[in-house]
Order: sequence, then C-alpha cells, then structure tokens
Amino acid sequence: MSSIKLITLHAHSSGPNPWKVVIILEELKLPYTLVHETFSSIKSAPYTDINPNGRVPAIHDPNTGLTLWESGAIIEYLVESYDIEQKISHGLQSPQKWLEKQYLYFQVSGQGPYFGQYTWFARFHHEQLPSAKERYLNEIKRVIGVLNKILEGRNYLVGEKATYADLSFITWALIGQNAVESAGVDLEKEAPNYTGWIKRLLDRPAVKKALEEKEKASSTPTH
Ligand SMILES: N[C@@H](CCC(=O)N[C@@H](CS)C(=O)NCC(=O)O)C(=O)O
Repeated sequence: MSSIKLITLHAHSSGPNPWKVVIILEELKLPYTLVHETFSSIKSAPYTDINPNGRVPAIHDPNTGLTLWESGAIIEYLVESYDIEQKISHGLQSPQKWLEKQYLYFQVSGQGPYFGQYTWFARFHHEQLPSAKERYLNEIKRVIGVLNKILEGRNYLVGEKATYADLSFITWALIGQNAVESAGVDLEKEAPNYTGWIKRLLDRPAVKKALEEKEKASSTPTH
C-alpha cells in the first residue's frame, strides 16, 4: 500500500457526502489529502473544471489519472480498484456484489436526497413550509423503517460483515437521527435493529477517524 500515491479528495466540512468517501478511504487505509472547499468555491472554476455540477465530493487519483465526482461512483471506484483483500466488499465475482450495489443506490437515491431535502426545508429555505418539512420527515421515518425491517435478525445489509453498502449510510443517518429525535421519536424503541446497526458501524476505528476529520474540518475556518 505504501507505493500508492496520495488521492486528493475535495470536501466541505458540513456536507455529509464527502465524508462517506473519507470513511471508505480510511477503511481501505488509502493515503489521501483533503482539499477543503467552501460552498462558494465549488460554484466556479477551478473547481467546476473538476466537477461541472459544482458539488462535493470529487476525487483525483494520480495512480490511475482518474478524476471522478458523485459519491456513489467514487465509492464503487475505490472499492473495485483497491479493496483487493475484500475488507469491505465480497468481491467482483460474488453474487453479493449486486446486493452491495443495490444498497449503495438506495443510499444515494433513497436516503441522501430525502434526508437532504428535510435539512433544506428545516434550516435553509427562505420561508417556513410545514408541509414540505412534514413530507421529508415522513420519508426519513419511512427509510429508517425499511432499513430496520431489512436488518431484522442480521448485523449487516449484505452477508456477515460490514461492507461499503452499510458504511455509505452513516453520515446521513446521523442527520436523520437528529431530525426524528427532535420530532419526539424514540428511535431505539421504534427501530432497534437500525439503531444497533448504526452503533456497530460508529464503533469502527475507520469510521471514528473519518468523523474526527469532519469535526476537525468544521472547527477550522476556511477562506
Ligand atoms: N449526488 C451527489 C450529491 C453531492 C452534494 O449535494 N453535495 C453537497 C454536500 S453534501 C454539496 O456539494 N452541496 C452544495 C450545494 O448544494 O450547493 C453525490 O452523492 O456526490
């Protein structure tokens, strides 16, 4: 691993998506460097030359020359390129590979955007729209309920070990947890499989390290 060159990851401290990628980099023990962007720096060049969509994360991997954006694609790329020992995946030839992808796509399309829209309407929208907040809060509860049911009698989403599929849910789960608990839901009681799963994932050293990096980035002022 020591011959692998530093992978550059563009991130913003407060957005959950880049930190999903940091978790994967930490789990795979890949060398990386963080470029701390601001919400204004990602909207113009030079950043938009890297990601024309003006969002984080994006990576550049000098080992292959690839520049890539969209957190799901980045996670798939890192796992398929570097998880040779199948630390957080079941391998490209296994049938579980498709289940891992299924859950990753559920995360990027079914968890992230709904949880993100709730945050938008709860914190940033220029007017109070209770019906919009209610819709997205109900979606958060629904998605948590779906995962809670899937996790009945099992520790992880695919097979007997934590994979990138599980790990991709963590950062948005923390936001969703705050949202539903602020609305008076006792999540441990309502969704014990789900809360147990999140706790198991949060206990992993790589996850702890990634969340510490996020915390550090939040307390370091950028330009
Ligand atoms: N589908 C994209 C979403 C990326 C995204 O929305 N990132 C947020 C940070 S978590 C962002 O850049 N927000 C800035 C903005 O909305 O202008 C992905 O998964 O990478």
